[in-house]
Amino acid sequence: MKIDIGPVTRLEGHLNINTTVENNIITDAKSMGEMFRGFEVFLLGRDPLDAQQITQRICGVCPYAHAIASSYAQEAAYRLRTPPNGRILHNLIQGANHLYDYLLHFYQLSALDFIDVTAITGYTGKDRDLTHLKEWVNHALGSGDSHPAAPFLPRLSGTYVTDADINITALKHYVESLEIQKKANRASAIFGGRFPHATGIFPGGCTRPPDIDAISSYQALIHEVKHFIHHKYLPDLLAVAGAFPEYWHIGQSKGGFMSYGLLPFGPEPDSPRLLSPGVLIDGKVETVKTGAITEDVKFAKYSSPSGLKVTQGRLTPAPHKEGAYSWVKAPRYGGHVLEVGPAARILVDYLQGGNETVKQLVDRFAGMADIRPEQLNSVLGRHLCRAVSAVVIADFLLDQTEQINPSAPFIPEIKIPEAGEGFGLTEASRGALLHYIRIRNYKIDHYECVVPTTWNCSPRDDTGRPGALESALIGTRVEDPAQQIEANRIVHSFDPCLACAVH
Ligand code: NFE
Repeated sequence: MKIDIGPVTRLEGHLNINTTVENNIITDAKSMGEMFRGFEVFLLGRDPLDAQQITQRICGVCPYAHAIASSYAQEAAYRLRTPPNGRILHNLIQGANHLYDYLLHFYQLSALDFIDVTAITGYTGKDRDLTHLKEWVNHALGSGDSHPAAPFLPRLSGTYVTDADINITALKHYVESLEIQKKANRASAIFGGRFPHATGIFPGGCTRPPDIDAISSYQALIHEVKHFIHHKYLPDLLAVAGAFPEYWHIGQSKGGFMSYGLLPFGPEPDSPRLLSPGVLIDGKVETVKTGAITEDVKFAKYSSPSGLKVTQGRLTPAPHKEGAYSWVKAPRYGGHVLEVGPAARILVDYLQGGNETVKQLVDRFAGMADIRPEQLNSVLGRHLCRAVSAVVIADFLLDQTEQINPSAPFIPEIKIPEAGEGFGLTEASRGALLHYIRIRNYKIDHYECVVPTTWNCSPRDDTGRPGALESALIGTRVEDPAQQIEANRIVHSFDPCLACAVH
């Protein structure tokens, strides 16, 4: 039986998932990106310094990650010497955006897969937010309208958390988290400019001086976000995990993992990062080699050649190409299928003995769940790894604010060369993000983005192997083949952004 479960909601962009279900088991899955965009085409011929502005428009959720990847790529192409303050400001902007994004993903995009929003109808307290929510849901349940109370209802059939306290507490935090997300974005905006598309980010630094007022405002906001992470986000996540322990084993991808490493300690291109980079294939972590990345298009809607390296990338749309089922390309690493994102980021760091707090948290939570760290590529593992990332990022950002020298330079003089090229590698919230720029005659001659959701939601490659999300869906048992709440939970655990994936 073939069933489309798309358009999948509570994610960014246009994703359809085509499943084949036999005896309640998903025996095949196709991840279909349903939109063409073409940023790499219209960047050609532009001033290179436009790139970190234009590529932010790829996405309204992770724009800063694109600006930072583009800035790193340009720093390499211009051979810029980035001042320490410049790198710190990049980190402060990008890191706060991660915190915003993890909260958005957990509460608004995923929590209601598990939390029973109808539990609010039994609420008898006096909290204003919850009373409002109760009226909203009560009205919706009685209205008979098929889309009565978005974003809360309708919902898929399945089992939800039964404990009223867990449900009500998480719903309260669902509402509160919106204010906290705003604070994280305000923190980024202090140095980068207003969310979502910051005008202040440049190669090597930012346009806003890091004076004492700006630093202390940033610190105050991040302290509030950190408090929410420790006292609300982590406990809510663990409560969900306690109610659905089977999801430590559901939704496991069947390839390797890659992280480019997140948040450099210093200004140099090869500075160690808060979370270390690496590729994990067959149990071994290796150094990332950008030359090993290729993009297949046999099943993607492009007529340009398949299997090209990043430096050769081409993009000729072919909407009616036979056999093609997605606008997302299929990136591979030396031919390997890779999962990127929070689980990859944490696992690659953990297995290299990187961050001490990561090690402690992973050991603690893996012990509680009775899983091996290698099993973090599950629905709950991905959620947990976002929370672990949030904990270490918040501390790192506060520490970085102490490293700023307010009287030192915060942006270098930028001189665009006649010719040059550079890679920019960072971790967006959703995973490994690469930008490549080549400059000829002072203009952009070639620009390529290989984006987290392009890896995770990739279609088959030329040899027919499914992408990470497709492989995570195949083999899953679904109670109700028409609705497939289990598949939706798997998709959401990857936090796909199709706007980014097709760029
Ligand atoms: Ni549009 Fe993005 C992130 C990037 S995902 S959200 O995080 O890059 O592919």
